[in-house]
Amino acid sequence: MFFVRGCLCLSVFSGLSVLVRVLLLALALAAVAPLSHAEHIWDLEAVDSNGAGTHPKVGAPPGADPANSPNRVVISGIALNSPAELVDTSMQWQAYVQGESPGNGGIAAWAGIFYNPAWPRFPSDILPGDRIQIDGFIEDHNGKVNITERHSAAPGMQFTVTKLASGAGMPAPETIPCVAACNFFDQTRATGGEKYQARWCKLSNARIVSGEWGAGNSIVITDDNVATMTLLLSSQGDFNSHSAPAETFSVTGIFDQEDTEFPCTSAYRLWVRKYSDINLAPASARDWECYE
Ligand SMILES: [Ca+2]
Repeated sequence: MFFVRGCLCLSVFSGLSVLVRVLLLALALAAVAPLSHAEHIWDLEAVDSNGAGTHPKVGAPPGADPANSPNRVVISGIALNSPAELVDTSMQWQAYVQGESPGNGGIAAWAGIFYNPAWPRFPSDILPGDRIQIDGFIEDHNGKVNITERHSAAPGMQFTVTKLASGAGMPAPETIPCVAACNFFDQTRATGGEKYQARWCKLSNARIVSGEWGAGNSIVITDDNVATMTLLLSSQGDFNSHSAPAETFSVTGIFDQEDTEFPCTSAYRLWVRKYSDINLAPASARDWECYE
């Protein structure tokens, strides 16, 4: 029976024009293509002169059918944090994901108990360096395009997180040459904070200018006594068990933006997960191009 049906299908297929055959094969291949090919994260983070997202999906309404929403994306990449490293996971879930293809960017996914008491509803075993996939909706939030549930408790709005591989490895940190290279807005994203946003980054020759050292606090750093930027010491980190660095240090963290006032063209910061992401060893050679 199956043999007869197969022969019949082949007979019908061979009777089609070459163009139709190619189209059918392309459709068949697309149906089984891995979702990891879905979105280039860098493209999702494009901004206008006010720092608002310009990707067509950002402004799209969720629509009546969440499964086929024009506001929906699927992204994959490397998790830069465990949710518990950045937020109180009894109330929130947040992970940054950096794309693995050259030139790719990063994106944050956030959800909270505040608009939906069904909690927890996301995996707690995501570790830095895991390869994960997130399927959900996107929206502008204080200067970033984030994956969210659009603050809705509707079941169809929940994003899904899938671990594709454990321990795939953290990306090499992007070297920020100096504070003055990352603390300003450049819509083109060739320079400035938008270039580094939501990516794993390293800054050297830093020292503290002001602010109170401690978990959950923001402190101000400089590297040339002129340019300054914020370090956000994670509320979940072990910073209270250590003293503030008295000398220069290098620091690795997730470059972030949280600008609560429109336009969203400032309020960049490096979000540091834990004290061991700060290196007190003598700094590497200074990039003198930054000080000319
Ligand atoms: Ca931004």
